Amino acid sequence: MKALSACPLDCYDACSIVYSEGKLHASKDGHTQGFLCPHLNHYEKFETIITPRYKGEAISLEKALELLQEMLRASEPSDILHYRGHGNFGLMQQVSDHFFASYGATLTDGNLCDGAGEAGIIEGRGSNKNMPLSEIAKAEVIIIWGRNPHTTSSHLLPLLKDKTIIVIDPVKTKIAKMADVHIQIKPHGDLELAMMMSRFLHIENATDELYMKEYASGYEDFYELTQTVRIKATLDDIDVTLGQIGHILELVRNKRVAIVCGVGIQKYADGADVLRAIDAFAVYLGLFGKEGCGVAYLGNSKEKIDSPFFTKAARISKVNTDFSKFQTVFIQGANPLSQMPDTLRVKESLSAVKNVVYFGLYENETSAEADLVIPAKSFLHKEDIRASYSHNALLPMQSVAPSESGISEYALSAYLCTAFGITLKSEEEYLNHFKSYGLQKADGSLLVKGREEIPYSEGFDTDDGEFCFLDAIDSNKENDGKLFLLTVKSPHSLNSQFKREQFVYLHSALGFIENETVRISSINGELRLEVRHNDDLRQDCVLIYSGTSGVNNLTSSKHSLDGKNAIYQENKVEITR
Ligand SMILES: Nc1nc2c(c(=O)[nH]1)N[C@H]1C(S)=C(S)[C@@H](COP(=O)(O)OP(=O)(O)OC[C@H]3O[C@@H](n4cnc5c(=O)[nH]c(N)nc54)[C@H](O)[C@@H]3O)O[C@H]1N2
Ligand SMILES: Nc1nc2c(c(=O)[nH]1)N[C@H]1C(S)=C(S)[C@@H](COP(=O)(O)OP(=O)(O)OC[C@H]3O[C@@H](n4cnc5c(=O)[nH]c(N)nc54)[C@H](O)[C@@H]3O)O[C@H]1N2
Ligand code: SF4
Ligand SMILES: [Mo]
Repeated sequence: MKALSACPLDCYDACSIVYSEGKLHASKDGHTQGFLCPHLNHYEKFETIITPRYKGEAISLEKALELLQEMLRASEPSDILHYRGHGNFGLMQQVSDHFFASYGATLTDGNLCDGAGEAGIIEGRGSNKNMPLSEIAKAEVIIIWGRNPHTTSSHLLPLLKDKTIIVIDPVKTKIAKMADVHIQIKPHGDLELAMMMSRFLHIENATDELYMKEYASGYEDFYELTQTVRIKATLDDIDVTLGQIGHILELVRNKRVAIVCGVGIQKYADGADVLRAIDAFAVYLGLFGKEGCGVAYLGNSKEKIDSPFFTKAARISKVNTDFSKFQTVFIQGANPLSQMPDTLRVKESLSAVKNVVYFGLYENETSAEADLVIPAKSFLHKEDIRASYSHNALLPMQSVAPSESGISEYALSAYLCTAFGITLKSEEEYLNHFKSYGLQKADGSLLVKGREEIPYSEGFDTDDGEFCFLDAIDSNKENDGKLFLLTVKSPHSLNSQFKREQFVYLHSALGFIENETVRISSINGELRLEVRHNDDLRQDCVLIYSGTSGVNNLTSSKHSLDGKNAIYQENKVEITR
């Protein structure tokens, strides 16, 4: 049997997959370019949960569903929380929102991922439309700003060939080592760097003034704001030289430039301002609305796709969720005990909940603490469809084979809707609803209808159609001698799925010995990890990958100033033996 599907993971690339002769293969066409990454190459080797359980005892799926129903009946709707993560990026995953919202339960808002950056982008441009891969391919110069493509978006790599590459990253990543210029910036120095680069463009008369007069007339005021950044002191502070800035400006002048940003630059309280300042630099260069030019981030993957589900509900933030306010918490496609910030707080709050239900694929910290564990079916055994935050394809995900164990999100929601008298359409109707947003290309693949290949060609989506510059910055950074925590994506795991690491990476000059166990602490908590040396790091940084058990003991559950996002790199840390 041959089936067409797509990788379900929360990843920029959203690869197309062909399943034949019992194996997953990469699609040779389009953005997937004939290869997958290690997660999908080894997907079927990772052990999934097969048997449901209640208070540690194995039970049948039927019994699990009955227990779930009883828990819900025994709680007031307002005492029920539905907490859903992005373990699977399929659009049908939201079907459970429909049940819980219709029932009157509380859902979440806030964001653990890209929300701060997105808020800054929306403030500037009025929307978060992405520069697709197909346009990045046409650029002459690519600035990779806080993104690690060898690990998190490997399908970008073939597009970088023969282009001028500039990397801005506190780590000498693989792409940094291959780049024409690498600025090994001090973490959290990006806002200042972007402001200074805009200022120098203005001083050198290298801005696109005609463009700005039409689409960004506040540019003079923004220039004044850039003048508030003290050059010498700031350069010293962020560890960048005038020569490096000059070199970048020389390379981007009169070129088609794509600025490819990741989430690394916005895991701070002022993360929104960072993306907005980078956008402003792009506006100064006139990069929006032109072929092969623009800023790529995590675009809105649901742009131009309306949800068919009822989702109006009371909501509380995913960043600092007070679980203890609820009697029943239903966790789907997420591992909050590892991935939410401030794990000690999460543990305490979740342990006060009477019924914790975990609906997922793998065993982890959250399944271990749950009262009721319900195994999900993997994407290979259910129908879904997905979009991407980095390109415009719409990708149906066919079931490749039936499976005995687990239950799909649709089947679980259908069971609950029937039990509680809530209307739900057939699975096919929802899938067709999503498919109807696809425009078929000559090769049979689908693109989301109505998305612009070159976004913002006719100005911005703000009220007056013009780019809205930052008008103030809050540059309150302490120089306290503590170390920066970089908590980034690992090549071996997808956050807490697959093969997780359990090390702290440090520059050898810090004096800690390979394999010794050290204590890493912040104002929120601590953990102990074995040391691995990595001289690709700066000496003022500590790197602990996302998915490392306990890393979020160190992080804060405060929100970013805009965008209701987690701020995983705001806390600094200390290391002791
Ligand atoms: N293999 C793998 N792939 C993944 C994931 C995974 O866990 N593993 N997760 C997926 C998810 S959920 C997401 S959101 C994406 C995210 O993918 P990316 O956007 O690539 O995210 P990160 O790895 O968090 O950070 C990227 C880079 O930012 C740099 N960085 C950190 N702090 C700063 C800073 O202050 N300034 C600058 N200039 N750079 C900084 C880091 O050193 C790192 O190289 O990846 C997706 N893909
Ligand atoms: N320290 C630190 N913390 C971070 C980050 C960081 O960089 N550093 N990154 C943050 C970011 S960007 C993100 S996006 C979040 C991610 O945080 P989470 O959304 O919690 O993601 P995962 O750790 O990937 O856990 C996803 C879970 O989904 C389940 N799952 C997989 N497929 C399915 C399915 O088809 N159905 C169901 N029901 N379940 C499924 C798996 O069992 C898995 O445990 O983590 C955030 N936390
Ligand atoms: S690169 Fe991303 S989308 Fe492609 S197979 Fe790997 S995780 Fe999935
Ligand atoms: Mo993410």
